[in-house]
Amino acid sequence: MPFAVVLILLVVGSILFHFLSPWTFTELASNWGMVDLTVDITLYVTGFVFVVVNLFMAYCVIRFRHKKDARAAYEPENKKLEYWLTGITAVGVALMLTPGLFVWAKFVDVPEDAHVVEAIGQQWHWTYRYPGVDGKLGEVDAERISADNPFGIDPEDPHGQDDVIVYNPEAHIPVDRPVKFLLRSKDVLHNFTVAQFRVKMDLVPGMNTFMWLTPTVPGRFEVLCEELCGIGHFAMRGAVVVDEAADFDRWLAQQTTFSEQSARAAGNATIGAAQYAVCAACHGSQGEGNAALNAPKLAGQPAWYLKRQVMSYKTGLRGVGPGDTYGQQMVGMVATLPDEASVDNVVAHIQTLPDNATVTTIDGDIARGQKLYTVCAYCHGGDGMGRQALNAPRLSGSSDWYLARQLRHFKEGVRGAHPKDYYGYQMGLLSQTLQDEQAVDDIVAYINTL
Ligand code: HEC
Ligand code: HEC
Ligand SMILES: [Cu+2]
Repeated sequence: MPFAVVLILLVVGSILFHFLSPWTFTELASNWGMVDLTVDITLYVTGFVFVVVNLFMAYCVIRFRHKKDARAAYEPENKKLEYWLTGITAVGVALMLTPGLFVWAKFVDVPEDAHVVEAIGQQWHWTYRYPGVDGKLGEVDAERISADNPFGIDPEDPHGQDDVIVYNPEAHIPVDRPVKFLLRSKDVLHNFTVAQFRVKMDLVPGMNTFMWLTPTVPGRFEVLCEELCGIGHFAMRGAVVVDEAADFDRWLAQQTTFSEQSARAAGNATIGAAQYAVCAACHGSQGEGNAALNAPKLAGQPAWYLKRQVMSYKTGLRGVGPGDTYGQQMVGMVATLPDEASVDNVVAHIQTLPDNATVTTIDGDIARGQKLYTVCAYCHGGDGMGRQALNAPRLSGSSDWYLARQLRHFKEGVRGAHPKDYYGYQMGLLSQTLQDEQAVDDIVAYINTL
């Protein structure tokens, strides 16, 4: 009897949960209402079977419960019942599968007028490429991928010169226009998903996959990687911003083309030296850092990272978290660098500064720190030298008090708080692997030994 009650409660509870729970579909923002319908049909068919089977079981438990002297009748065959059950099951299965065939037929039939956006997945972020005015994407080759040509575009191919490259996890698309996402992975399997669009697709290394949709609602939608094995896919966040046509055109015009990027002048260290005078007041004339002023060592940190941080301060992505008083100081300081070229110059100057050893200020359990560091090594490298392809800066040889403070700030959401600070946000998710205060000191003590 208690078992029957549990079954009935299970059914009633599941139905209540379905209607009352706050976990429902996100609002649909594309043409793919068909997908929702298909999911609903499947849910109703399986839900109906779930309710009927469980209630029938409860009924049997009550109706045929143990009674003294009662004997069960043996009835192994019942043709009529079997016809019924086979028929009903066939109808149920067909109801679940047929709509999917129609959806798939539409999914593989990309509208002629769809414009193309290439989304590229790599450990652990997204980047995008748009065809330029010629409407064609240039040839790419994995062998050409390098720090200066992260998309592997063929410099000889004229179609590639005007390709618009977005080295950043945020894409824009215009509303109400069909878009075909071409999907390419640089390393492992990824999966490009925007929940509100309902369609998603795997990125397979060595293959080009695609999906299409027509966005119907302007707004900013989060991109997830739904390939969940491996250490970092969950932290591969990005966004697709659906714009009105005019806003989209304006945004696209502001982006860099491949030829513009190739032609960009390298930073000038001599000009940068003059600009660095301001920075030296806090970071030291050799970029060695100054603990009393809370300013970290900059010497030895790679140019791409320094530049991204300075640009993040300039564009309001860093130094804006709740209570980030140290970051706020930097926000004021980067105002002395008026444009991107001046940032390149000052960064070029920092590259010329000697990478002197820092003073150790933090003690901790090095053995425990080493164990904790295994996760970090995936992105920052086993030697802590950082890995540009993964956007992860150098940690070894840095001011240790600064590393510890950054880790605490990541954990508390002081750094990585801005919704567009994708790399800070990613590190914020990873900092949660350090579960207590002591772990921060232990891991920094280990980094000091690298
Ligand atoms: C008033 C003192 C001060 C001045 C002047 C200053 N900074 Fe900073 N800087 C800081 C502080 C404090 C931090 C640490 C922020 C934090 O803890 O989040 C910092 C952080 C940075 C970082 C981030 C380092 C990292 O590893 O993430 C960079 C890059 C940087 N500064 C570059 C510069 C440059 C370039 C200039 C000159 C234009 C400059 N700073 C001028 C105080 C200063
Ligand atoms: C999935 C890749 C990934 C993993 C794993 C990872 N990090 Fe990071 N980490 C990053 C990225 C990306 C940044 C740069 C954030 C930014 O641009 O603001 C970063 C930044 C940092 C910084 C700031 C450095 C500076 O100069 O400001 C510290 C400290 C840090 N990570 C420590 C760690 C530690 C310790 C671990 C292991 C618990 C770890 N990271 C694991 C990707 C990762
Ligand atoms: Cu992924």
